Amino acid sequence: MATDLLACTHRGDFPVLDQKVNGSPLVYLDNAASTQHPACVIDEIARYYREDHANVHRGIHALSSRATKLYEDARACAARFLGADSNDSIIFTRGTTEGINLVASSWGTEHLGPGDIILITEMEHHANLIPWQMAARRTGATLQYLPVHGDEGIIDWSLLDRRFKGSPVRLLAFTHVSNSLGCINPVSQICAEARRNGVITLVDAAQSAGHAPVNVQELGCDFLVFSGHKCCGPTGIGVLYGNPELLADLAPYQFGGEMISSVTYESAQWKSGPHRFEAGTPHIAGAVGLATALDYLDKIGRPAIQTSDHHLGRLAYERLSTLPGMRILGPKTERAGIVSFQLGTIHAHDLVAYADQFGIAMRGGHHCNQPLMRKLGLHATARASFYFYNTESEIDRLVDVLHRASRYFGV
Ligand code: C6P
Repeated sequence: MATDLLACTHRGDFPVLDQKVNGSPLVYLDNAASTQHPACVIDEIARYYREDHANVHRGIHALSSRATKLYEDARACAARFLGADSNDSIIFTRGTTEGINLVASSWGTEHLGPGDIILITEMEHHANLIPWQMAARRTGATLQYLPVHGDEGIIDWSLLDRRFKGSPVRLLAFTHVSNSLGCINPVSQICAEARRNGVITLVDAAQSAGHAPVNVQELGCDFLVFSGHKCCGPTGIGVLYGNPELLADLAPYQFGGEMISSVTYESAQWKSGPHRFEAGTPHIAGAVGLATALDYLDKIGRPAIQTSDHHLGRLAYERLSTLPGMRILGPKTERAGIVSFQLGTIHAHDLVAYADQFGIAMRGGHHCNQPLMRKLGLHATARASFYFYNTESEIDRLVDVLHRASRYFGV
């Protein structure tokens, strides 16, 4: 089975997985919140601090040159990872959230005004919703939502053309993979439709970049964002890809050191390229660790990781749906390795705390999708999310513990 084949080969790369929690072997099923780190990433960050650390782009001494080279090599690595034509299209951020805030702030302020429409979907994470609410408030633009239908989380993308025609939609921001529903949106088809209608696109790839091939040329998007910690990299580092033409005349949204070419007491001029969006000392070790993580994933192969994820997601859906009182969100088949569910009347927090007693790590809550949860008549769900180091037998353990929980809580 492709799934366990990857886990057999690579699970041993992740030291944190080899431990007991509450007396049972750890079953880590909280990968949509944050994935774990292979030893090569941990070692490379430690090596960087031991041997090469200094501030970047400032010093002329050897350590600063080495740190600068590593930081800029990491940018080239991220560009390769996303299939970007130029390293200058890659801006390092703190993560997905900061990347979207940057676009909403810089692009939004310059390009949006009263009468314009920002279009997003009802399944967006708060990170791809609140920045647009704020941009609308600042600029006088209107924020509109593409509706999500039913527990399966279907969006009728075929209506997009009609939605665009004759209406002043300026930007469409949407997630590639929903962190609550586990559905996969057809990004290249959506971006092609948007481009035909002169609409700028932003793709939230937080749940996809480390899980499937993501190539910005093939997707045809204008902006794309992801977080390092959701793809085996460190927290506090992420990537914003921007179409070079759009980035060229975008103003920075933070100001200070690193991003200027010249300053007087009266005014300042910005550097060109991505550096003008990276004010202050960047997360150098984060970028170094991220590059190691991205290379590691591409050595395994993202198509193989995608196959494994989809297999585990489908299998979990099938097995969980045999439990009495089970309600699962998202599509039955074409799904990523994210399975959110409500078991009887058990509150998600209680269920997740119960599973933790058996060493199973899941997430319970609204997953930063409050409006979607409300629409579906839910406060919260429990969520199991998989990565290539998970196994089928871990799904068996999850199902076994959920059966026990049903008995314990009287479902
Ligand atoms: N979701 C989860 O589902 P940051 O925190 O900036 O690294 O990522 C934000 C974010 C944006 N978009 C999507 C689709 C996401 O899933 C997330 C993060 C986590 O558990 C935390 S709520």
